[in-house]
Amino acid sequence: IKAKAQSDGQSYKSDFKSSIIRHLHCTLGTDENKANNHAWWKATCAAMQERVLEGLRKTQKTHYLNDTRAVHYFSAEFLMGRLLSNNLQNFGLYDAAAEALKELGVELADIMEEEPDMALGNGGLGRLAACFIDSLATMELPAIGYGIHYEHGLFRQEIKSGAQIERPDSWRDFGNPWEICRPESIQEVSLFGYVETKYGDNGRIQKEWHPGSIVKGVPWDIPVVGYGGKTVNVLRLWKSESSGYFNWDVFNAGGYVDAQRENVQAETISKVLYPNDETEAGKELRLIQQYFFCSCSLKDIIRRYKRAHGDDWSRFTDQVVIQLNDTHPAISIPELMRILVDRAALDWDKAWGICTKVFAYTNHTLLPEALEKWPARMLEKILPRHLEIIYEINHRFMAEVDKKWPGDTSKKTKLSIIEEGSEKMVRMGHLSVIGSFKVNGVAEIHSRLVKQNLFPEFNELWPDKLTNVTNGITPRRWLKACNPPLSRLIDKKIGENWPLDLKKLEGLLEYADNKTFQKQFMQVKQQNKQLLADEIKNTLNIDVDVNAIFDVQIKRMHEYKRQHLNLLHIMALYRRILENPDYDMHPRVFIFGAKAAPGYKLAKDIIFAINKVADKINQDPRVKNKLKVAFLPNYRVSLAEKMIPASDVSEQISTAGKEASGTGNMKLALNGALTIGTLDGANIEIAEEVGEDNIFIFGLNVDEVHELQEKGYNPHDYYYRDPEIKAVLDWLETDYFTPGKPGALVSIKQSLLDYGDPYFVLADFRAYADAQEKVDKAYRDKDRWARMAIINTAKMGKFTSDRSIQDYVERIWKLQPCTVDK
Ligand code: 26V
Repeated sequence: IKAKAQSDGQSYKSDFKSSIIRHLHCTLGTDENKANNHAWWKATCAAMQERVLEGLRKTQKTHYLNDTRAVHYFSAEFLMGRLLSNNLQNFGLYDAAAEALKELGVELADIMEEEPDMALGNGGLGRLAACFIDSLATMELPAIGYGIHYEHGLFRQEIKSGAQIERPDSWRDFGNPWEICRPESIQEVSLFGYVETKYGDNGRIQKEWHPGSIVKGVPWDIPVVGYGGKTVNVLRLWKSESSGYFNWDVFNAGGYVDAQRENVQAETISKVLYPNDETEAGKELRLIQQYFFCSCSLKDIIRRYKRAHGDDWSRFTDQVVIQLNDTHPAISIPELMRILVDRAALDWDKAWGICTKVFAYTNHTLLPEALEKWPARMLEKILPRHLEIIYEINHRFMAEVDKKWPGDTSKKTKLSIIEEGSEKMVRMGHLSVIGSFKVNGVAEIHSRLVKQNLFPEFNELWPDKLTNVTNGITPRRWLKACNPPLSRLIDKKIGENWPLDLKKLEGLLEYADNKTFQKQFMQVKQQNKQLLADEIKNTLNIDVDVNAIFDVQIKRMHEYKRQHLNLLHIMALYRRILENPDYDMHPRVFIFGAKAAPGYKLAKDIIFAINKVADKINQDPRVKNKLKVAFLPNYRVSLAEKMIPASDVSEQISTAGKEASGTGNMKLALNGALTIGTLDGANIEIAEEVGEDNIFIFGLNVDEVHELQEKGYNPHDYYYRDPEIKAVLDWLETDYFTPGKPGALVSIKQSLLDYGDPYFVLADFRAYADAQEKVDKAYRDKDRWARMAIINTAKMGKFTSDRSIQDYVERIWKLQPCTVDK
């Protein structure tokens, strides 16, 4: 077998080599002597893509011939990152490609750095979608991801004098080797206009929408390669273009200039990803983006269904399930109703019966400011027919509510899709719950809070609708590909099957106390820390010692995630060192990565403060390298892949009840980092898995936060009672960190004192600082730390996204795998 594998490897390698050269010549028009890394990268992708497309063709044919039921994952965001390494790994061609390139005098690792990230998402929600489509393909499940082909993904972050600057992201400027345009599947989408009420021959009222504008949706497909390389599913992203013919009307009526204006508008729709995370802006263009991709995707699904089943709708719900990734695609519900009632002439009840068997909805946040609401007036203008349909859905639903709670108007007010007030608003969460057959939260505690606090009346009405599916991460990207030395070490101990069956990692438990294994495990960590140290040196010119604790907080910048709690603690340590030069602590490097929404003032102030405190500490000789702070700019998937394998400590310190799940917590623990965290989101389930001895839990839990809120929380109590808190907050007001500019950091203090510290930073500070002392102590006991780290890796089996997908399949989607022959 080994000899066969070797000869296969040899032939892969030589095939691959000639394929790369052919593409260098014929696709890129260059040759081996002239090619730079970028050209090599493109040629390698093109060589890979040949196999990928072959897999895609076979998969699509197999799914078609078997007339498979499929899940359609609707998401405004897919945070894919880079694809070359992933596709090579999943095809099992990584080593062959590396060797082929080596023989050509090229380092695979170097050319992989040429690939821009596909950053078509903000954070957790978008990356979850990317992990899920990886798992779906790996598990040989028929699935399509549907989203938007943004021309500019999430902004590139630069740091200038400590402050965040946003620059456009241009991931496609030099072409994207993975995407394929499918002009044969273009769709048209209507917008604006008015609705005409007509009376059909049968006396039935008919509605006709006369749109004011029509745009084209052009599909671009990205192949999604499953691990093992058998199933290759597709991510279909819609790009908006002007629909030529319609603009001729404008041209005739209004002249050339206006016609051009229409053109620009159509193309604006998919221009840029909204960079807000957890704040609803209510912008017209965003609603248009949402409707645009939902309408295109539904029409695409229906086209495919009709090809197999004609006009017979009776099997639609057997073939199609649509998962709504948050409420961003919720407008799909009235859109499908419109297509069924107005276009296919189904009666309402029949259409509604179909809808409510097709859609399922995932909630990703409880933060009130993130719950989408659209002004009814805006819907009326952009989607007049959809607003009517929403009113009709609501009208019928209110009758159902009245049956359950006769005459109870307060129940109706709470449950209604429409929120009455100075401005009528359409609550997309309510629409999603009413239009879906299942609704899930993303971690046990989050799903409990969705039932108890967010949708309690819905839960009373439909006790089986609300459920939980705990999030997960793909171990292919987040261990096998990003941490090769650890993967090899694991392979040697427990075999190579763990990427498909992550519970197998428990096989490492028997080595947790084995001194040799502990040493190997920590050597790998050390090696990864050296690579990150080099990166820190290159980007920030800061020297860090790999013997220090690498303490990492990587996630979007947000008050509820409490990067400022981390910062206050760093300042406290600094102060302790200044007051006592012999202050006893193991050297530590605090490393941050975070983007702030461009309009989120305090989040940007926190970035600024971290950088200013970092400058001061890193240059202060009195600190004697006990403390370093590094803020790595432009946090993104490919940077996460470098930071996570090098982390010792994972900061998961959100206010209890605020972080729905978190997924970075899982990635870090999988790579042997120990969590310091609150009892929030998936931290709770991580703690259950690893055991309380192998995690540093601190702070108020959900009930305690609630109690404190009820009895009245006064942050000043903590400020006056705890001299260290007082000292660090007062320090922010001086010009110590911003020489000549006193008060430059004062907004943080103000938010914590004058504005009531809405996320209980001061209430948790002391518990956090104490937990950090325990971290320090634990790290000094090398054997103990190694043991804890190994146990963390070993116990992460639950958090593979394969398990999440299996949960979705069993509880919601009812899908069957479909084997594709290689
Ligand atoms: C909201 C909005 C509002 C309008 C502008 C664009 C935009 C983009 C995203 C969002 C909501 C983001 C919600 C989100 O990302 N939630 C995160 O989901 C993760 C996956 O379930 C979960 O692990 C995180 O805890 C949760 O914060």
